Amino acid sequence: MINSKDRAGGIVVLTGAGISKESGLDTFRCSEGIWSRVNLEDVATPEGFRRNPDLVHQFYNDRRRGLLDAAIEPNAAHLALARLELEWPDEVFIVTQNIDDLHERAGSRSVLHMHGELRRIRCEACESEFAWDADLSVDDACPHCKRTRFLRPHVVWFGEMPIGMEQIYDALDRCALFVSIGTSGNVYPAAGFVSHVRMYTRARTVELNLEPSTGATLFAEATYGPATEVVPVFVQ
Ligand code: BJW
Repeated sequence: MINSKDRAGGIVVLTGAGISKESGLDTFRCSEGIWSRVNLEDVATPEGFRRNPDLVHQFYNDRRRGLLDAAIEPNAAHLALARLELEWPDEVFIVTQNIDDLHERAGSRSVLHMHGELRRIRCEACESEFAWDADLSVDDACPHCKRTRFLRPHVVWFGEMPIGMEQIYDALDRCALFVSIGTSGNVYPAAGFVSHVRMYTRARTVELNLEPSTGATLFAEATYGPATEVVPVFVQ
């Protein structure tokens, strides 16, 4: 449970694919997860995009259409975090590895998408960024510089620098509570946040996940179960 001491300095909540699983979106590394169906080197690296942009566009177009399906909604875990922010505005900072927008749809405002956003694209030629809900193809022209073949999903692939790292480490350095929700702890730098917090702060560190993550022993506290059950109980 969160207590009033946790507010001093702020609360950083790291979320991963597990928080959106019960909304109907797939995780990556579970037995029937995304990486069991596609080769990550093909669809989630800059080299894969250069080799076969059509395949990468198809992968993200399918996921974008899936996210925009009317059946996909924020779940009780997203809603609980939004309520927490309403109760303690300015204290709650969600750093999500997810490219979905379910935190925003739940009402959270202080959200940083460190691995990008599915409903945005950017141009590698002029670096402009755009909201984009349609399918994307190599033939689409950049709305700003009008060049074709330079538009790409606004996501962070392996080998690329995640977004907002300075802001994230600044928040981690000041926080009084670090909560990690629904992430397997396999992908850096996010997987290293708990060690960073332990090394540089006296913050409480809490893992909420379906099962122990790769870095589970690094957390001082943990509760295991579906996010829709454990998150509302933790933040109430
Ligand atoms: C539930 C649940 C329920 C299920 N309720 N829970 C060697 C050592 C160290 C690092 C490296 C290394 N070699 C290369 C690296 C760096 C590399 C990396 O980490 N590789 C590892 C695989 C080893 N990282 C990078 O390249 C990153 N960039 C980088 O490091 O830049 C340099 C840098 C240096 C210094 C400082 C800063 C930066 C970029 C990583 C980009 C990741 N991109 C992806 C895909 C793009 C977006 C997309 O298509 O969606 O992001 S990969 C994929 O994994 C996606 C996710 O955001 C990310 C994390 O996955 P997540 O969220 O943890 O999902 P799962 O499926 O793994 O886990 C789900 C969890 O939920 C499980 O635990 C379940 O149990 C649980 N769960 N149902 C609660 N109902």
